[in-house]
Amino acid sequence: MIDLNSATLAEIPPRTRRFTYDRSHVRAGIVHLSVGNFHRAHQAWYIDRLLEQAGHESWGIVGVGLLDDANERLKIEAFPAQDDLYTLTRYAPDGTSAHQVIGSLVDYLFAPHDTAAVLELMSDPSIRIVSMTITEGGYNQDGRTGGYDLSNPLTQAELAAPHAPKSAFGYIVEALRRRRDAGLPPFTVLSCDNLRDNGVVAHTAVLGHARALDVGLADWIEANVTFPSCMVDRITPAVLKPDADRVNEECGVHDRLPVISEDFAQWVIEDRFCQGRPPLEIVGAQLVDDVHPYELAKVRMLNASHSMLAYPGQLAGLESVRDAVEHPLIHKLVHDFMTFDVMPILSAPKGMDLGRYRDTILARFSNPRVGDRLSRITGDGASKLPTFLLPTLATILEKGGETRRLAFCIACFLRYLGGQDDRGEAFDPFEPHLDATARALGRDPAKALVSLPLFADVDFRSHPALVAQITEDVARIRNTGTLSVLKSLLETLA
Ligand code: CS2
Repeated sequence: MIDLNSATLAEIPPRTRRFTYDRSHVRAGIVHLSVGNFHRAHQAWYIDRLLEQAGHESWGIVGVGLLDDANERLKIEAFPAQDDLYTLTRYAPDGTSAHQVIGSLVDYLFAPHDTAAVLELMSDPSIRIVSMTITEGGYNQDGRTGGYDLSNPLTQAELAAPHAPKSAFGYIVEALRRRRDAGLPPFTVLSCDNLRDNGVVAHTAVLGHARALDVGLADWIEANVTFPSCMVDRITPAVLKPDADRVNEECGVHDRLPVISEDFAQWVIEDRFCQGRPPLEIVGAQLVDDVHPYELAKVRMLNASHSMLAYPGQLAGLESVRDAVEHPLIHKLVHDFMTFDVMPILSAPKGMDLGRYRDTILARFSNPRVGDRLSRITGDGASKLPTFLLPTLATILEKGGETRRLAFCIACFLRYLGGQDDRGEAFDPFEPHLDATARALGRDPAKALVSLPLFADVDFRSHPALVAQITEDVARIRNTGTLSVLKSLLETLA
């Protein structure tokens, strides 16, 4: 099979669509921090579609890798070897697929090796947007106050040596300082993570970092930089070796880092860009004044349902999102969770039918070919639960309503922290923000619920009955298995 790069493009079989624009004319206008699969399936796909229309060549993307880990090491080799090209395979719910080569990523820099080059690029006025997908847990938020955590050792090191940044915020603040000092305009900071008010969270982080360094710079950023919020959506699974082999076969080209996604995509963006923006509305993105209701619906319906099915699913020994959502008990849990727990307290975006939105989500989870694994969804629950699930619980506690489905999911999460499923099989929960002591609290729910920062936004101390319910669920899951607890829960609620 031929290797993917600029020289072999013409040899790729026609079933894999190639971009038709002249890539040598595309220039960078966007720097994207952390080039994960989601970015490559979502934002880079939108920009690729835009480049297909003449006149937008100044909106190419340069990807920047921030973390020095095994995953990034693959990119350091693969991206240059492939001239930053990659294939995207999109699967529709009816099982059909579409393959294409994406050309919108025009360069890749690995920040730990190329700090100077990254800062130079970010300080160049041709870069008008710095976007990022650094995960929900990447914003260095203080679990208790929601503010920027200045006590984080990495942040402390960056503040002591601002010219040698390491994090997204260190880079952004240093690049903005250089631009201000050179009398240049700033750039828009665009968070593309699944956080409620992601623009506000990014603003808090950048300003928190800047203020600790230089109050004048912080004031300049406050006055000149915009931080639009946006809602991003496209299910993008992790691609393991067998998945990569399969899509490479389907595409007819050898890509070291192919991307897989569903065919559905949505991007709703607040129209506040301080240095202009690509006309993304012509390629299907929605530019709106207030992204809030869209974000809320996405995070509390789709992401929350993902968590709702993934913890019980993984404990029950299931592997994929499809396996879980097609299990009748789990299907009912998730369906009823959206219908009775979330939808009544959600203000839907204008014109959006939440019942239809729910049904589309369930159909997307059942996609027969995307192959999204439960372990991707359960991972980093400590960062996800506070955004996806716990605000719904807090609202129900305030307004009154049924809490048992949420209690069950929290019990499953606590049980999952122990790293053993119902069959006794061990797994390694990916929880980068929980140390061994915190994980061990999974066995002591009453203590975990009042002491782990991830639960801080729910007043468990004032709700002893709820704590007792979760404690009992954890014990019953351990003794009788997840699905038997779920079965009796659904019978009680019927
Ligand atoms: C998932 C998301 O990580 C998760 O838990 O819910 O990655 C989800 O697949 C995307 O937000 C879909 O847009």
